[in-house]
Amino acid sequence: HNPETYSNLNYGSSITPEMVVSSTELNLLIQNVVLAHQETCRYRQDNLQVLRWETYSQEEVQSFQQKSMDQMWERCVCHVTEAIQYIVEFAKRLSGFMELNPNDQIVLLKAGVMEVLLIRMSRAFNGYNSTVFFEGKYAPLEIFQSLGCSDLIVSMFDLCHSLCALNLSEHEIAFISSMILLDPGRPWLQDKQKVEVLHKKQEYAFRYLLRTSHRESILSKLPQKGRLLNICHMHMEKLNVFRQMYPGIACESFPPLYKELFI
Ligand code: CLR
Repeated sequence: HNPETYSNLNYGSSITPEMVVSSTELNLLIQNVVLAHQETCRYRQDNLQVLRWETYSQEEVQSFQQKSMDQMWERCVCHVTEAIQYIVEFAKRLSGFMELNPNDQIVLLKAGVMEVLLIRMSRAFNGYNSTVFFEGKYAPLEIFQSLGCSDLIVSMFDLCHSLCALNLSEHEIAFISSMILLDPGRPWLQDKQKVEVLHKKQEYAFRYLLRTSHRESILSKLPQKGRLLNICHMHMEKLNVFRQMYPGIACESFPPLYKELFI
């Protein structure tokens, strides 16, 4: 699974001749993915942009740092879950997703939702001062100190930095997200081929989009699969550490969706 990038989109061979997609179908696909993203992204890009320089004061940062670990976890997990709800809604709106068997829908969501959260996080990230939108203002990574997982947070911020450097458009973010979700390489899929067909169509549409906007160069610069996977593993690991520290109590209060996906 290693240093493959989402740019292995590049391998021309992946488009089989019998899969020639008409330009009408291409445009419908682009419309579908872009609309699905727009309708489910919670914060609009222009709103996030306006608030970019509204950062927490030193005192506010400190008051977050003084919160207890379990309190801060509960709070963050709550926000993360809300964001994930929107991503699930995004998946459901992708054409073909709801026609997959329910098992495969869950497999794809479990594996992909956190990766998409990372991509979406880059929209809410200010690369100039390394802050992320959190509870109404932009927060530096120190704000998350009491979670006790600074290595995870640092990796998330680093990834956002690399993503911000690419200046991704909303269309591009929409496609990167949809291709992450419809990844036929996920283990435990029952009907891998069905996902493969969906993925190839998406890939085709994405490349068409990039060609028309002269943005094909971003393909080789997208983060490697391994880098996203690594952060997802870290998240699971930290969650386990936290569960061991607070057996029972703390995790029970996590939202059901979060537990269903990660516990
Ligand atoms: C991601 C993009 C979504 C909106 C959104 C909501 C919650 C945010 C999340 C974004 C980015 C990451 C975030 C999270 C709340 C807590 C979490 C700031 C902006 C930080 C990194 C703490 C991680 C805690 C885990 C260990 C659970 O559209």
